[in-house]
Amino acid sequence: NEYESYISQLTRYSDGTVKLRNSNIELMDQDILYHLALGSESHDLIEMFGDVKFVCMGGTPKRMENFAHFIMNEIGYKLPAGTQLQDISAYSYRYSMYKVGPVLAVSHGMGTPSVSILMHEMIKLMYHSRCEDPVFIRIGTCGGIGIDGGTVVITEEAYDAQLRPSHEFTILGKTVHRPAKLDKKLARELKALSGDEDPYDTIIGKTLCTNDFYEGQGRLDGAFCEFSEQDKMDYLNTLSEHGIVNIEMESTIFAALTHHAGIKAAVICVALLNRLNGDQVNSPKEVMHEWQQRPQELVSRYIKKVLAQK
Ligand code: R2B
Ligand code: URA
Repeated sequence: NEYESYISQLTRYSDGTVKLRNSNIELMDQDILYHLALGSESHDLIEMFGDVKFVCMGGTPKRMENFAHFIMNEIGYKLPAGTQLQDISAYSYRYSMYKVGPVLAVSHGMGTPSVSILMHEMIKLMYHSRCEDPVFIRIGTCGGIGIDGGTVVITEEAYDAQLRPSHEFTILGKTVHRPAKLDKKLARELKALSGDEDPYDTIIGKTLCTNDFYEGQGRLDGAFCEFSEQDKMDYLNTLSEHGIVNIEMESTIFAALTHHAGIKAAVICVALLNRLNGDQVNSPKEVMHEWQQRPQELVSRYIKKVLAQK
């Protein structure tokens, strides 16, 4: 449609490389990606990252390191002899980043501010590196609404805590909304890669994004709680009536900034619990570890499929 082709013109050169919607950047002598411990003059970003096709992000450094090792094995990527997988952003002491051929695995921390900072720098990294048509995928965890722990959710649309399908920014003191749109086709493509043989469900549904884990997600077990259990259940049931199947803390910012940049993106989270049954995350560690492999498995199938088409 017209809007999409307008966005595409704004955000893409004809060869598919990422165009920045900020003319200030090209006028600068150098651009320091401070929180990644990288810079456009200090590093040869084209050489380091020019071949990146898949940017996979998740909350914790450890999970993303595990994912990097996992995907290396899955795509049969060999590191240069005598080298080991290294955290490229180690000296930022903020985020971790691992590169496995065309795949980047990056930790994004918890919540909107952390993801927002990372997204600005990752989008600029794509631009400086002249990456062609990169796809961004968030691999996360969430609370389910009416779904069992271990269920994988592919986000169809992300909603803020007031059930608006956008992310609210405050820029120069003014409120700005940007649509929290994800690529519906990519979501369906991912769903199609979930197998009937998988011993768990993979579903597509709407995701609620909040600014807190406790009061912000209607939990009774925070340091404070000034609503009743009935209020909580009414809220969760309202969400469910709106088609919301899970709650997490990054989907709207992730969707809004990728969409604003014209970057194809998806959010895949595994539910750690069913919030209709409780608030505490209390499944055994080993069980939760296995659950967290599930979105990774799906992303791996997708990456292998795309690479096989090349
Ligand atoms: C899911 O898990 C984290 C909170 O425990 C948060 O980053 C999220 O979205
Ligand atoms: N992450 C969240 O944001 N909420 C949950 O309930 C579980 C994981």
